[in-house]
This record gives sequence, C-alpha cells and structure tokens, in this order.
Amino acid sequence: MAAIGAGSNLASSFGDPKSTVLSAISSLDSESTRICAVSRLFRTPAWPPGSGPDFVNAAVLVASRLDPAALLARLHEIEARFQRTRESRWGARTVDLDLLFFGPAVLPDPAGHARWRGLAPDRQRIEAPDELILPHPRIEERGFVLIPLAEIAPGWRHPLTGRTVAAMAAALPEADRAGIVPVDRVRENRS
Ligand code: PH2
Ligand code: MG
Ligand code: MG
Repeated sequence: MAAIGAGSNLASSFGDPKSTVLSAISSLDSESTRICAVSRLFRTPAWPPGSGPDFVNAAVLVASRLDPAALLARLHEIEARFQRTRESRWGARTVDLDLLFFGPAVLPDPAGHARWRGLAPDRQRIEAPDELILPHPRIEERGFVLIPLAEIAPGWRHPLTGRTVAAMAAALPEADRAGIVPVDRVRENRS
C-alpha cells in the first residue's frame, strides 16, 4: 500500500483548490493504481508561514502495480495535466501530489535517507533531492501531511523510526496542529 499527499492553494481550470484536489485524486484511479481510501479535505495554513494562501490538503491510500519510480512519474503526469508549473519550490500551486510512503520501502537506502531527513532547515530551501526519497523525508514534521494521513493509515509504521502515523500525529506541537481544519467544518462555522 502506498500513500500520496495532495494539496492545492491556487485555482485551476478544474475549479477552486477544493475541486482541483478532488479532480486530481479521482484521476489517480486507473488500471494500474486503485484508490483504497481518501481522507477528508483539510484547510491548512501555507508552510512556511506567510508563503501564500491557505492550502486544501488530503491524503490518499492506493494499491499500485507500478514500482515507486513509475508511480511518481504518474503523479508528475497528473500535476502537469493540472497546469502545475515548477518555477518556485514553495510557491502557490494548482496541485501538488507527493509520494509519502510505498509500503515499507526505504529509498535510496538508509544512509541516503538519513542525510535528507537530517538536512538543516536553511539547507532545505537550497537543496532538493533529484532522486526519490521514501518515506517522504519531512513526513514526521508536517501537520498538513500527518493529520489527513492519520485518518486513513494510523497504523502504518515508519520503517526507520518504528513510529506509527498515529504516534507521529499525536507528537505534533499544538502550534502545528492549530489552523488545520476539515473543509466541511470551515463551511459549517461560516453558516
Ligand atoms: N506544500 C508545500 C509547501 N507548503 N503548505 C501546506 N499547508 N500544504 C502543502 O501541501 C504544502 C505547503 C510544498 O509541496
Ligand atoms: Mg508537497
Ligand atoms: Mg511535490
């Protein structure tokens, strides 16, 4: 089972960020890749703080016959179809699909993974891996990833730390959790 994080903070020809994320998720479903579970949609403050409009984020579990590299290529194809351009690392985007984990796979290898996981925050702005890193090196740090993921894969265990998604989500600082609200609840509050 593989997990994908989906996010948008910019309208596309498919509609507002919510419609765009939902369309992108639907287009994941194919002959080779079946959707097993989709989290609720969450409205999340852009990270780093102040870097743009709020995102809509969700997590998706898929069963895929593709290998990790082929699944990633498929995610990039879908991003391209949704007019994602890659001019800015952390800029606003119509749709971002990140491969979060692929079963227990560790890529490129435990030492390579540790290097990306331990990268200092100021280096994270400059250095971007050109190879696939799995599990996603920032999976433990991001509320907008862990909170949706905890709805559909609470028991998945990080192959290097042994911690479950539920434990990682519970360990998030309160400040990181604040502001992450289910999209439906945002609407209810306004009515
Ligand atoms: N994705 C980013 C950068 N910042 N912030 C939020 N809230 N959600 C995201 O999905 C996100 C982000 C880079 O992919
Ligand atoms: Mg991302
Ligand atoms: Mg991405």
